[in-house]
Amino acid sequence: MSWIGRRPVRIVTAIVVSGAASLAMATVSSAAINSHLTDFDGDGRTDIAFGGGGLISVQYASGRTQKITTAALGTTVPGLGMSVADDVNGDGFTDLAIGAPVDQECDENCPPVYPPGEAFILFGSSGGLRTDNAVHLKSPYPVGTYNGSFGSSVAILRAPTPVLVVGEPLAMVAGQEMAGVVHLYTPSAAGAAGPLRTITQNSTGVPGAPETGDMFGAEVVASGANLVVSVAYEDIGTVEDAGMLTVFRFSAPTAFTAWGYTQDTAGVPGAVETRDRFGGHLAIDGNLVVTGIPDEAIGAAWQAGMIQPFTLTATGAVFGREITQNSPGIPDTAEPEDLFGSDVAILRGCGGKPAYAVTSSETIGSVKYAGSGYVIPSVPSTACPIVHYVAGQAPLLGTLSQVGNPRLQGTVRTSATASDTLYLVTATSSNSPAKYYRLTLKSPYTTVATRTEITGDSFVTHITPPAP
Ligand SMILES: [Ca+2]
Ligand SMILES: [Ca+2]
Ligand SMILES: [Ca+2]
Ligand SMILES: [Ca+2]
Repeated sequence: MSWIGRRPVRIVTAIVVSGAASLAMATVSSAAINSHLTDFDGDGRTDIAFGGGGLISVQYASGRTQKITTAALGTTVPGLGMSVADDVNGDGFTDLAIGAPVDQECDENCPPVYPPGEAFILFGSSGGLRTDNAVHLKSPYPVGTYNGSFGSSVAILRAPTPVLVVGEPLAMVAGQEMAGVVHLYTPSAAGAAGPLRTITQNSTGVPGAPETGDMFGAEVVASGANLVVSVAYEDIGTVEDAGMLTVFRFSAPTAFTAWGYTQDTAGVPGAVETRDRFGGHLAIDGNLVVTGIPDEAIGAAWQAGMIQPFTLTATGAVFGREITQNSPGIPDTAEPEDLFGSDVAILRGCGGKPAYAVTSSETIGSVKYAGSGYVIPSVPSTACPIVHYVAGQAPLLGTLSQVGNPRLQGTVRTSATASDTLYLVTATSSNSPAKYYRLTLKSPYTTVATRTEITGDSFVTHITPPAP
């Protein structure tokens, strides 16, 4: 996407991170990995929520499957999008928050007025997720504005009290189109009355300023009292779409301290460059965050991509070493349009230490943008190796057939201490109807545990990540 005619903007406030000059991957490996399980029916066993195809499919450990549709929620939005799970009402059953943005792009048969995007909270129970008492949230802005993007991102703050965060990245702020906002809601029926607070780059204490096309809030992740908001289209000085991210630490449901980080901030590796879109993709677990920056140029290789881990602290964030395809031990090399970091996840890997799951759009042989995947342990070893996944090659095998494989679906936590399960999707050789393999991989992620054929557009699905 591009925004023609954007205004030059002021330099974003740089936050100095002291003592961050010699950060190694070991710095972030000490980050806590949370032990929460996603357990909607409270039977002590992990349940999995898959998103995609316009609905959420919940697979309970008991063997039951539940399809959550827009009809079940009494809404007319076209489909259900990203979701996040946590126990927001403290009753011991994991609850599910779902965003349902409305795509406002159309070429013909465009409706006169778009319906606004929505968001929902479904509460867990002994019978699983309930749809009859779901909290139903809408943008506080008038219909006909940019509120179709409401629900593009969702996150749950747990401290000091549970708060649902809903991103509306195309919202107008102070006359600036697509500047973006995030709304904070009480995650109970009371939230339906409206947000506790709306945060923008115009809010006191928030670094930066609202400008056209910033898309503040396109991605949000939260853990404990910390919220991380992407501003991937932030201009830094005259450098267009260099990107920044904002770290919030909440002291009350509507009170926070915020820090802004760009690649010009002291302690942050790399350099601010045009269209890096730093901070664009986010994953969180405990106090560990990783951002995928697929548009980062590595030397002369434009859009080669990188990932950047960092650890949240009481005073902002401490950045570790960046990881690219040119980093020591990482298979392959950084080349134009690799888009390494196009999707990221954090998993508890070998020995309880974090690992990063990463996908790219790597060209494989003569197949342009075929894609590849990685598991990169924070502390690689012989027992916990870096693994590179390429369709047609071990351990994935299968067929290298078309654009987009393998794709990252997410990770599932099945125990408070065991390594997480990684879910990838690769294309099969059947293109009509589209068919894919859903692959599960378990620590040390060097072999495929199960391979299930799925049909349709499910390859774009995600798995609700473990509650951070
Ligand atoms: Ca369960
Ligand atoms: Ca609950
Ligand atoms: Ca801005
Ligand atoms: Ca490459």
